[in-house]
Amino acid sequence: MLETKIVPRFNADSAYAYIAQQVAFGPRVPNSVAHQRCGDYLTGLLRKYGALVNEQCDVVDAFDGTRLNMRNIIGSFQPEDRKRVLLCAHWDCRPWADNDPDERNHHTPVDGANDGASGVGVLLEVARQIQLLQPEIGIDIIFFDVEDYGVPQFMPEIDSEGSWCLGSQYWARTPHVPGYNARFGILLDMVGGKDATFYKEGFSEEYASAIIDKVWNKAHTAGFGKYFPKQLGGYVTDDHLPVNRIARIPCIDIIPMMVDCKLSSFGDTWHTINDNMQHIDRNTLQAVGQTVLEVIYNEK
Ligand code: AHN
Ligand code: ZN
Repeated sequence: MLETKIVPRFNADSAYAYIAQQVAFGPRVPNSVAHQRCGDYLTGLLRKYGALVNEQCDVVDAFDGTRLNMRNIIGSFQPEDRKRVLLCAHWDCRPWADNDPDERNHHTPVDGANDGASGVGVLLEVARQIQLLQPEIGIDIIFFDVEDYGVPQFMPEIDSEGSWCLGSQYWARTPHVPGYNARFGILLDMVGGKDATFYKEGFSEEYASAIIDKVWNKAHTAGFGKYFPKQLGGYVTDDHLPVNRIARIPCIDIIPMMVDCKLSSFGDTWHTINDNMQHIDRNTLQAVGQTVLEVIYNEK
């Protein structure tokens, strides 16, 4: 017999507030005070919601030799449970708005309301819901650092391969628990833009097609089909790649692919100074957050 599971209702206002609080620290660029303060805020909230928090602090080298103080933040719920699902997002900000139409902004850091803070805000609301009602599986929430320090567009002579996703590369080589495993992972990246469309990302379909189907089916049943077209989109280098290729955990990326945007297929605010709170839409947060809850509360 098919069981009906109780799935909590995702509160998009709560997620929105978590995004606004991150943005209020200022751009969370590695080595900045805002980065340090926001990291403390994130660990504090995960602990408040009952997670066992692990931090991975180390120095990693950027493409240009800059030494970056990396801080991956991992919150584990029911850490003794062997049945686990991994939820992740990056929390750092890009130091350069190098896709801005105005060249004078290319060296300005982004607010990262969507690019970074949105995924983290959704997962903080998931953490709050987990404290109110535990799912039947253990959950690990990972906030990856140093995702967005990839080679800027104004340095086209440098090979950008490998310059992105330094925090997730580090975690995948050295997980917070030796031999760590999970059934699957879900990465959230830029999940707060207005009218976002989350096509099926290419690597996710290659490495984790069953998870793509599970998530897209839940989104449609929950009434969010217009955000989740059941069609293949492009391939994106993102934090799910080290999780799939190095940690060997099937992991999908929920990331927008916008057909009509002029400045970027990720949306017109991507890596511009307009990636701010004004362009965060609660309806998109609701669609993604509720879909994640539908998935994790139906695992047993
Ligand atoms: C590349 O542009 C190669 N990947 C996009 C990954 C990313 C940047 N996600 C957020 N910011
Ligand atoms: Zn970015």
